[in-house]
Amino acid sequence: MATLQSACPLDCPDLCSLEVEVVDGRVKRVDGGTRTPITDGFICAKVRNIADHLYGEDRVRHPMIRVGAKDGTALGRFRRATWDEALDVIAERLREVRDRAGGEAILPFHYGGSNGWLTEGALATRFFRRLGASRCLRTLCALPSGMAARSLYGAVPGTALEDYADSKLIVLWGMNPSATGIHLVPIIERAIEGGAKLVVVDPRRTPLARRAHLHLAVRPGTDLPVALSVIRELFASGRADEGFLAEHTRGADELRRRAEPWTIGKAAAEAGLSDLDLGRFVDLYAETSPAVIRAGWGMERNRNGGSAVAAVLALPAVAGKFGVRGGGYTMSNGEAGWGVSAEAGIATPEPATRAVNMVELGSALTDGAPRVEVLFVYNCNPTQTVPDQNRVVRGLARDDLFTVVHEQVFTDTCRWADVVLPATAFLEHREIRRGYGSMRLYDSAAVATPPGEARSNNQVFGALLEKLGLWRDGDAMTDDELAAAIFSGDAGGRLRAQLDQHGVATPPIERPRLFVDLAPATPDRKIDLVPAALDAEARGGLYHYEADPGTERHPLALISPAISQQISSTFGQLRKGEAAAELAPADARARGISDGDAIRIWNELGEVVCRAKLSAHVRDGVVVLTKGLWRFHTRNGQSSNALIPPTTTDFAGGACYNDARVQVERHA
Ligand SMILES: Nc1nc2c(c(=O)[nH]1)N[C@H]1C(S)=C(S)[C@@H](COP(=O)(O)OP(=O)(O)OC[C@H]3O[C@@H](n4cnc5c(=O)[nH]c(N)nc54)[C@H](O)[C@@H]3O)O[C@H]1N2
Ligand SMILES: Nc1nc2c(c(=O)[nH]1)N[C@H]1C(S)=C(S)[C@@H](COP(=O)(O)OP(=O)(O)OC[C@H]3O[C@@H](n4cnc5c(=O)[nH]c(N)nc54)[C@H](O)[C@@H]3O)O[C@H]1N2
Ligand code: SF4
Ligand SMILES: [Mo]
Repeated sequence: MATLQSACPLDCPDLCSLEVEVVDGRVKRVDGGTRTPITDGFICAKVRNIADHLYGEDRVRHPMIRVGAKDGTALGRFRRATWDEALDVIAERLREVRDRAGGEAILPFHYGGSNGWLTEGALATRFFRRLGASRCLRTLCALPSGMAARSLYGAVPGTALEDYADSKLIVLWGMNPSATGIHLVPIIERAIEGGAKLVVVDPRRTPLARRAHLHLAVRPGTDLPVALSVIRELFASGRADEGFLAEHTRGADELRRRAEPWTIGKAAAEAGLSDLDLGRFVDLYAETSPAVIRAGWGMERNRNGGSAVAAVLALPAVAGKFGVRGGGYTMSNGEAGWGVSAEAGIATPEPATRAVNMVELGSALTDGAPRVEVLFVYNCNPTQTVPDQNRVVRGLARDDLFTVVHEQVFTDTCRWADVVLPATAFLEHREIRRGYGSMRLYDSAAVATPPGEARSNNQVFGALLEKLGLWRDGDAMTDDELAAAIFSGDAGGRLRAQLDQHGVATPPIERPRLFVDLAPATPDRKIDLVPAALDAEARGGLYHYEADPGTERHPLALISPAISQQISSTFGQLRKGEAAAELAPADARARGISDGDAIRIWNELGEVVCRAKLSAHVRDGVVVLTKGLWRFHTRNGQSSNALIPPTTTDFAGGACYNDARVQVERHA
């Protein structure tokens, strides 16, 4: 038995350091390490139990080629193949399609939230660029919020999560760390014990909302007017930090002008809050320091999402909350000044080929031009994670579409594949990843032997680069060579030395305070409160509010937040049992629905049949059906994405997962 060091690259802000007990190449036990301070020796149950995922019955162990009809049924439709045969079939099809129809008839489909720089954006990216394939715009998550943060502040990290210990006011805005970043919870609890106040802005009474001093249960999609009303009130009551605004920001007058229509009364009415509560929030925020806003991703996933995040991130500038430890904001901390990136290993520029927004996969497959003839899915589970599920499935069911899925477990997307390839999981391959909450970077060696014949992304795409003659002299091909390319250069050299010495790398500034340790990374070093490029791109202009899309037929807002047992759809195969949709008791009563009843949730795009759970933690007008469900979790095989429109956020083309409007009834 050996205890080996690793780090968790799953799509979670915490990037835990791990200690892994391995016997004969098999993972026996995983627990938290101490190299990442906020891990503090504990990890979530998902990763403690990862052996169930690695060695479970759903693991894909061998390449498989379709022999039966493409009807969405499971394993019986495939036969086992060798790697050689499977890769030859794929290479042959790619070559034929590229030569006949052009590279853009090939669409790589990958998200890679749970992957680092060796398994996302390495040889696969080089391969598809050289092939001249269509480009996949990775819009499923964090693009609008990232663009908002970068436009206002430049590429700088936010407040370190460790520094929340010093905060006297913590605002969780559209974020539920009890499920999605558990290591922030004890830090918040300790801050509360030390006298800090907690405010939660969320349509649901999340576990931390139950402990909060103030819970603003906004209607989904109304964060923009709420944040603008706070800005307006700060100015109107003389509590805006005019000195800070004059010295360190641009656009304050224009922001004030755009916030002007949103009185507390008007915003509260739009968001379904009381004037009193919203007013209390303004007072708390204005009067408390250090105050920090932990902005989550729940608020970006609607028609107003980009502007909402921008307005929320403008708050600490207007109220003058920077310059102290425990003040400011945290959105993503991915931009911590690492000075290295995956591009160095790819070594091939992005071509200007057709770009397909991931949100629009359904229409790209069913009526896009040029017609998609080959879909290559890796690091992604589109049937369960992409909006307009029924149209996605109609596209995947096309007999003339050739679909390759490289996967760890037999997902619902695999059911539509022509070739399924077995993929390694983290712990079975080397991975380089930096955190987007915790500001640490790891280069983790493989610690376990992959079961069956699983191969890593770089092994697969390395072989395809060779088979299609796209390999060039001097290319970095192995993980070692790719890692060397990533860490070449001065910044990389510093990180490499830290990794070799301590097994973990830290950014140049460990716990950065904006305006003390670093300045905004905008061209003039000022916070840009109304960035021109964002203003030009945003539908209706930046900070323009689009009203609720609810109708009389479909009045309820469906949201699909994350749950603690899964990461998006990952690990869903292990969560047996039927899903339940949560409803506010008043909405249920009005429809004659009792706890445990079968219900039908529907709109013009689809329907979901599942159990009802009445919950006092859901505000009225809202239905909750968690993200990442698998087909077997509902009675009719559809999940929230069957109800979610393929519409996009006001800028950056992001997915609007929390913008579906639905009706609910008892199911006979
Ligand atoms: N266990 C676990 N951890 C995860 C994930 C997971 O699936 N499971 N996913 C990872 C990924 S990919 C991401 S992006 C992050 C996401 O991390 P979070 O942002 O915390 O996750 P969400 O659950 O999407 O949304 C957070 C909250 O926003 C609320 N919300 C929904 N609509 C609105 C709205 O319009 N306004 C406001 N103010 N709140 C709203 C939801 O009720 C929810 O409680 O977590 C990561 N960590
Ligand atoms: N309804 C609804 N849907 C949502 C959301 C929502 O809020 N509501 N949130 C969205 C969010 S925040 C996100 S980030 C997306 C995520 O969307 P996806 O990326 O599609 O979701 P995951 O479940 O993470 O799927 C990743 C898949 O890649 C596989 N994989 C992991 N590592 C590797 C590897 O090294 N190689 C290969 N070949 N495969 C690998 C995993 O086994 C897993 O099946 O989902 C989105 N979907
Ligand atoms: S999923 Fe998050 S909490 Fe769980 S081990 Fe990974 S980084 Fe830590
Ligand atoms: Mo995400």
